[in-house]
Parts: sequence; C-alpha cells; structure tokens
Amino acid sequence: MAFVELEIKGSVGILTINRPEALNALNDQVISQLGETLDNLDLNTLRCLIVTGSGAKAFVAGADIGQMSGLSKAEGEAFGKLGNDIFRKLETLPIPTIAAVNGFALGGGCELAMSCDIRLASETAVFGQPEAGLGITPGFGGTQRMARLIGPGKAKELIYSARNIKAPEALSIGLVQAVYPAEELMPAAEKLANRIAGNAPIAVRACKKAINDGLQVGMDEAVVIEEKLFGSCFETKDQRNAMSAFLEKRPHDPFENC
Ligand code: CO8
Repeated sequence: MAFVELEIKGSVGILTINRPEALNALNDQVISQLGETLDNLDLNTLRCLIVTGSGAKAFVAGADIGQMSGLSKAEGEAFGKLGNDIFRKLETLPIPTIAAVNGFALGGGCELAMSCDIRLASETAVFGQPEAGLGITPGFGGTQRMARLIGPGKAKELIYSARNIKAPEALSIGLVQAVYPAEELMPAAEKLANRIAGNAPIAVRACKKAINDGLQVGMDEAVVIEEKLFGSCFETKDQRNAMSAFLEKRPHDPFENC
C-alpha cells in the first residue's frame, strides 16, 4: 500500500500523503514511507518539492491516535524520534520545499507543514497543535518550530490552549505565507515551485542553507556562513552565465546546475 506518492513534473516533485480514509494520519508505516521517499529523491534533477495531502479534507490530521494510545514511555520517545528524524530530513533537504496545506493540518500535520520552507494554504485549511488536550506534548518538533516561526508567545498560546485556527488567522500570524481558494492551491504551489526551479539551483540551495544554518547560531557566525556560501557560488558556471548575460543585455542560457 503506497501511503506516500511521488509525482514528478519536470524539475518539481509533488509528494502526497495518501491515507485519506484516516485523514492522512501518520502511523509508523506512513512515516517510514515518507522517510524512504525523501531518501530516494533524485536531487540531481529535482529543484523544488511540494508536500500535500490526499483528498479534499485533510493535509494531515495528525499522528495516528489509535497507534499512539497504548504507547509506553520508551515507545513514546521512540515514536517521537522516528517522526523527528524524518521531519528533520525534510527540513534539511537541500532543495526548497513548499507545504500545500489543503485541509486539516493538526498535531503531526501542522508539524509536517512547519518542516517545509514555505506554507501555502487553502481557505479550508485548519491548523493547530491539539496535543495538550490529548494528554501529550507536540512530539514531532512542534514546540520548537512553531516558536521559531511565529514567536514564543503566540506559539505558547496556541499550544497550551490546543486551539485550532483557520487559514486567515494562520496568515495573520505568519504561520502561512498565502491563502487561496481550494481549487487554486495546487496551481499556485506549482507556479511558485516552477518559479523557484527556474532560478540558479546551486544558488537557491545555498540560500536555503544560509538561512537555515544561520538561524541556528549567533549573527557573527551567521554572516560567516553566508560569506562562505556566497563565495562558493563564484565557482559555478551558472553564476558566470547569468552575470555575463546581464552585462551583455541578453537573457541567460538555461541554468545547468553546475
Ligand atoms: N489519528 C487516527 N485517526 C484519525 C485521526 C488521527 N489523528 N484523525 C482522523 N482520523 C480518522 C477518524 O478516526 C475517522 O476514522 P473512522 O472513519 O474509521 O472513524 C476518519 O479519520 C475521519 O475522521 P472524522 O470522522 O473524525 O472526521 P471529522 O470531519 O468528523 O473530524 C477532525 C475531522 C476534526 C480532523 C477529527 O478527525 C480530529 O479531531 N482528528 C484528530 C486530530 C488530532 O487531534 N490530531 C493530533 C493528533 S496528536 C499528534 O499529532 C501528535 C504528534 C506528535 C506525536 C509524537 C508521538 C510521541
């Protein structure tokens, strides 16, 4: 059973969590298949990855509550580690990632969306970390990523209260970058992905690494990370191609990823 599907459209991948009968809830099989799919991506040809959920109702309605309900302390920790390791793999994927949030993004679903670089939502999307109402903490990085994305005060309000929010509020607090009518979400995600894919791939990857790695350290160290990555771009054909084209007032040749 394929709980995770990957469609390739040119240089853009569309990864779909496919367990609609359980609103795409993440059991250990779904999580493992997600990890395998990420491991097998062809990073030589892909330049952007969209992550979405199957069906019209949910992105991902959380980790599988049935599977979690009887866990021991050690098993809970192991399940948290399984999810964290794979979500971190997604977060640190060298190419940009866009979550196209097409419905419920609760618990592990909100955490999956927050592991992507950019979040676009349908007007029907609902976000939240309901864990405190289920007797647990967010366990797939939610306490850490939500606080970093929207600030600790708002993250604490949402996580302590287990309050779900709709797409317009998610937009107003910066949890998502844009909201679209449901039927326009995937076209908008693909348009953005293709625009990203049209830029110099090595430079785009370097931008992602500079932002992500820089956010983990102090500013003095962060600007050095940027300097090194900036410098590395001057070893690429794509930089010479684009800058010569600008100076010669002509369009650049297609980027070659080298
Ligand atoms: N787990 C398992 N099954 C689920 C889940 C879930 N998270 N969400 C929905 N389903 C199933 C339902 O049980 C139902 O199955 P069935 O048809 O067999 O009864 C089917 O999906 C459809 O769901 P509903 O009938 O409930 O649909 P509604 O439209 O009535 O409600 C909701 C939609 C509001 C999304 C509702 O399904 C809901 O509240 N779901 C649970 C949401 C939730 O609390 N998510 C957070 C889970 S906790 C979590 O994610 C922790 C992450 C970190 C884990 C760390 C581990 C250590």
